[in-house]
Amino acid sequence: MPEVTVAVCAAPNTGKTTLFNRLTGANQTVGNWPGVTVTKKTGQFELDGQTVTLVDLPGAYSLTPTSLEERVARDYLLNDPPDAIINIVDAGNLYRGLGLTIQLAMSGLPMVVAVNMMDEARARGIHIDFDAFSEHLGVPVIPVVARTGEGLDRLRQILADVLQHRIREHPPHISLPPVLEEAVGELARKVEQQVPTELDENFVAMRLMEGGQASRHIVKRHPGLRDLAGQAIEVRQRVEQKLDTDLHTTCAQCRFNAARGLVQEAVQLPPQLPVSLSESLDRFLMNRWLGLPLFL
Ligand SMILES: Nc1nc2c(ncn2[C@@H]2O[C@H](COP(=O)(O)OP(=O)(O)OP(=O)(O)O)[C@@H](O)[C@H]2O)c(=O)[nH]1
Ligand SMILES: [Mg+2]
Repeated sequence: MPEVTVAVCAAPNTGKTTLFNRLTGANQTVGNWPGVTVTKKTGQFELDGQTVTLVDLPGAYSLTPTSLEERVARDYLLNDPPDAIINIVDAGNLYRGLGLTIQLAMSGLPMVVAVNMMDEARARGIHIDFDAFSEHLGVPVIPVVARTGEGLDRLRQILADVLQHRIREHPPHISLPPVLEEAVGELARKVEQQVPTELDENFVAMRLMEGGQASRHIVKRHPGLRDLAGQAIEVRQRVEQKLDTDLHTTCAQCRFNAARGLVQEAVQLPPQLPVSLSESLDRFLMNRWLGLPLFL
């Protein structure tokens, strides 16, 4: 039976393990990720005549790690990209995980987004336009309630589709300052010409500019990109000088703006919102200094 690997990758506390348990049942192995005391859970289930190995990745807000858990998730995705990703967001706290969702969608890996905890969102009168969401992200987006299993048949079906067609998704375009946009585009063209990878070339260009471990992982898999990785660091320095901001902050700001646009477009709040929720959303939407740190 053919075997494929699917990673569950999402922000902390979005229901990754609940969904993982639902999909794999008792068929699980628990250990540690190599060299660190972070729990690694893998499990298996059958889907459309193939064996899916599901990997429960530690919670992450971004692929530019600031914690051990984020580093484990980033290293796994760049070192050994899975055949597909299941990303989860919490329907009641959509923006919290969207920075990662946007980055994952930009990777070009086959992916489906499960909007979890729909039971709570419905009870609070939050309405989500899944088609708009999906159109903006360029990947299928579906509602689920991992706790009860609602929506999981559809999730399996869409995952099977995504795996079968291995469609190269259309990664979302997030707007960048022109000088960065141009630099990424130029590097991406070189990536595409030199060494086509399973990852989107713009995403690879960004990782090469980021340098450090992210760039080393890519070069390890694609040694032909070694020279370009060196050039990318010079390009980054030039861009940072022009923008007078480091690349990490600029990119986080751009993801934040994209997430804000997405929430404004796809989420409708009830007219009479409990004050606490409306305040927390407003604070996120209106105040970059409160919302931005989640995207760094
Ligand atoms: N209401 C509701 N609660 C859910 C749902 N899915 C998960 N939860 C709850 O959300 C909490 C977090 O779920 P987990 O599955 O542990 O989330 P996680 O993403 O694995 O968390 P970390 O591994 O700590 O990042 C638990 O209390 C779950 O019972 C859901 O669909 N609806
Ligand atoms: Mg978990």
